[in-house]
Amino acid sequence: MEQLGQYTINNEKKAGLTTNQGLKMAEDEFSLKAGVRGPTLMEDFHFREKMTHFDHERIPERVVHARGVGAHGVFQLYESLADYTKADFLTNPSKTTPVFVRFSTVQGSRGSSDTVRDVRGFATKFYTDEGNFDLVGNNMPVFFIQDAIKFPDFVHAVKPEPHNEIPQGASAHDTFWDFIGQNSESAHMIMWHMSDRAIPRSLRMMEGFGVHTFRLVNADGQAHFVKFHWKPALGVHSLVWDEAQRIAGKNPDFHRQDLYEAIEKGDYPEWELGLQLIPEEDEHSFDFDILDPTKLWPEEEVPVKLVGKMTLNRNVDNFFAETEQVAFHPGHVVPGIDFSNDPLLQGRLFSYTDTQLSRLGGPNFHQIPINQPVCPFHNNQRDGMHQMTIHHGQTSYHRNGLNGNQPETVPADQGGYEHYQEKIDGRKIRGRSESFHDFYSQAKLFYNSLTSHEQQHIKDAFSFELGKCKSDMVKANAISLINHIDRQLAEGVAANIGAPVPEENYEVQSAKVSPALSMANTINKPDTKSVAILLNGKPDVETLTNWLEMFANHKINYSIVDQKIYKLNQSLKVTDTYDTADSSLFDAALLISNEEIIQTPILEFIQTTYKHFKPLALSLSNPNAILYSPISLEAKGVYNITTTGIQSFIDGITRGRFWERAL
Ligand code: HDE
Repeated sequence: MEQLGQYTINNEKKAGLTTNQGLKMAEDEFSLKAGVRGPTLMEDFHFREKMTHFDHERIPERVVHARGVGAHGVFQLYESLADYTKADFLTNPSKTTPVFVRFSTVQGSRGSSDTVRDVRGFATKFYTDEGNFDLVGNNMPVFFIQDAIKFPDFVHAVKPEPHNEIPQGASAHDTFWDFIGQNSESAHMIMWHMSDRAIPRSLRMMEGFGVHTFRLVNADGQAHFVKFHWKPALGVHSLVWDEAQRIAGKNPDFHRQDLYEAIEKGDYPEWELGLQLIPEEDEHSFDFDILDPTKLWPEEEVPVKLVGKMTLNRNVDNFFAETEQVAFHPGHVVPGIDFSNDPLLQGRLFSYTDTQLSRLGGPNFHQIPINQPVCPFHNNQRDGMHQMTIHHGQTSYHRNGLNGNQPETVPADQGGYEHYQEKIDGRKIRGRSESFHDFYSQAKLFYNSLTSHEQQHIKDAFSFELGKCKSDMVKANAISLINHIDRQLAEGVAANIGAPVPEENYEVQSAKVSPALSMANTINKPDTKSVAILLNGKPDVETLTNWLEMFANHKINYSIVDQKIYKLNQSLKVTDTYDTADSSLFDAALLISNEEIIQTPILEFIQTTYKHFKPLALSLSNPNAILYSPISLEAKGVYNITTTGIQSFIDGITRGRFWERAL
């Protein structure tokens, strides 16, 4: 984004090292002392300035979503949506809107691992010509609670426990499950949280959801309720739990690095923006309340209209200045986009600006380059910590005569924001709407819509998480909750964790399914997947080169792994060793062995590849070398490429995982 250019400083181009006052310094390695072996002097202004700045380098991390990664990109609209909204960036397909996206986990601190079981934040700032529009979403379409006033309680429960700050980057602990057991409204979200959606393969392979119902308003003042979606071009894919835990140790930056490297290589991640639209008059036509953030709108009932494409095409220059300082807020809207009365959204409209005041140190955080709109911004707000603007003139108040009442408000027909004039009629009350009381139907809808392996993973996840809890009461309450969703699931988990099953079966009766909710129905492509090429003995370099060409033609990435790093020929290099590489960091493995015996680390590598349901190709001079491993040469997704050929393996990589192996 050009706007950032004026703030960019490149050390290489500067003449010399100076203090912050511009004083050139002749020495930066030794403090000023009374004798070379004597004490440091107070007089050393350079030491004090340098150290003071260092002492204050850290700012408070986000109270939630502390760990994140960001990138720049563009949004391109397909065709005008003027029927629905007057937002300029959604009506003018000739415009390209710059965006900045930050992905995050929720629970862990800034230094926690990427692949933990968690919701992922998916926050997008559109720098439109009418001001910034922030779509601050998640990779799951619903949320744990219905009312914002519960958010501090929910977050206190999921965060590391206050007495010992354990666990980090995990929800498998008593306070989280205590909260879930006491708050039945979380039933739907907990099914998503226990599903494979909570362990994405890549940030580039996640859906995004605005979660809340918003409003689009057109130039005639007509409104539609809307839900926002991001659909990834590469499809929606996940890790398996054992793999995710392993990666958390092997490469805690797995997602961050994957995003960074894809963008550096020019494999730009893409998402289509989708809208689900409901005309105002149909607000009450559904078997759920469209204002309830624990409900999704099944895509089969309310289709997703794909309206544009977002491409992330540039990494940040500086993590702190951009990714850490970016400040999102669901209340950053533009004309043509308005809110609904979703009580979770309403509370968020307060929280996000408020949190920046302590995180970014005052009310001028909008002046930080990454947060500045690309259109002019101008009002009578003045002063405050870190004020960067020099405001000219005598007046700084609205309705002034001395300056012709400048800056003047702008009428709605010339682009001024006007709130949608919704008619409200109600009593002032602290309470929950009756229409928000069905906690279980959509939890069941989600479960019903999954394949058997996806359901099995949910059962495994519940068993893991509750198995880590210590309190019998907490476990029993959680099983009671599951007993309202699916009896068999409750029985299965209860048996695994040694908890009682309630006598009565309260399973909600619904056979409804929504195929769009299963990841089995997603797009499968070979693009940007990665293969570990494992060498055991010297390979035939010519054949290997041909295979590598085939991989490159399918945009498949690869690393060649051997005991040591060395050159196979002029252009071909072993880049990883059995120490630095791990099967969990790849989507597939190809073993080329010309030895009688396969070394233990290599055997372990192919066994975990197999165990994680990934495609595995073998080119073995001695087929008996894997005789005593659990790998079956007849199993799906295992290729003896000397007979099946490399293309069969590429087809396997395209397909992804071979869940049949679990049966
Ligand atoms: Fe947030 N949330 N949230 N949240 N949220 C924050 O804002 C909050 C909710 C989401 O990359 C905080 O700047 C409340 C839903 C993302 O910088 C804070 C409630 C959804 C991010 C905050 C919610 C989100 C945040 C912490 C319940 C999905 C990271 C730091 C009413 C639709 C943005 C900050 C980034 C961050 C409050 C619930 C998404 C404290 C009060 C639902 C992606 O303001």
